[in-house]
Amino acid sequence: MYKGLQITVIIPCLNEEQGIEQVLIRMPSFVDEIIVVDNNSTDRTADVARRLGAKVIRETVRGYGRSYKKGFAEACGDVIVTLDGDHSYPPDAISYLLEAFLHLKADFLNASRFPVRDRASMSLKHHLGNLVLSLALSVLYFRWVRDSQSGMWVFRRSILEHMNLESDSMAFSEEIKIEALRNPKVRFEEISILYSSRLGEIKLNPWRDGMYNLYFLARKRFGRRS
Ligand SMILES: Nc1nc2c(ncn2[C@@H]2O[C@H](COP(=O)(O)OP(=O)(O)O)[C@@H](O)[C@H]2O)c(=O)[nH]1
Ligand SMILES: [Mg+2]
Repeated sequence: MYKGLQITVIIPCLNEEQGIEQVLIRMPSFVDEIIVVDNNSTDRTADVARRLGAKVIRETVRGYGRSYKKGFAEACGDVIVTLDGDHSYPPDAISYLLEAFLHLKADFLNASRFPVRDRASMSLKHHLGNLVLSLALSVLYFRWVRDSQSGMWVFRRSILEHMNLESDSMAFSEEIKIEALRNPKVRFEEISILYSSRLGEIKLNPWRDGMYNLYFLARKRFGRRS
């Protein structure tokens, strides 16, 4: 419970036994519910997460977006906080983000990884890819978003009702931001956090996911709205 609000943290995981341990060890005690959405990991992710107090949900169909949707359906908190299971986003920043969320009266707060302080945490290729994708989103939606690909968000669970979340893939990260910022009733804000090197192996395929995310942005902007 944080200032009268029930807090649910959701973490999608695909073979993150190393990272999830560090993330859960650092989880603040005011978090009411921790949901780890496991996509048939072949390592000890689920065991480690359960041992450290998380509720583990299994999603059999692969996909980052797919896993989040499953996690959202299980969440009970007033506010949902998300992050990766690779220990690249700081669990210690959750209280700072919640403070900003309340202070800014936000409904959706995006934690931007920029400016990157730890050079080792993001390659030049990833940096450029992120910049292109964020610029594309900003131009298409007339709203400056510094980090369209961030995986750390804080939002009121109630806004999910008004969202049309279709992506099952990595494009889910930009889609949820688009759904938030194009709803006039949702106050979208963004602040910086410290991002660091992930533990374990990266699941993102930079070229495939990067190009697909760009295509997804254009399709979502100009395609038929369902
Ligand atoms: N459940 C689930 N989690 C996934 C899947 N793909 C990636 N993840 C998790 O989503 C997070 C983001 O993936 P990551 O490889 O760190 O990508 P990056 O942060 O964009 O470089 C990590 O916690 C991954 O374990 C998936 O198909 N299913
Ligand atoms: Mg990551």
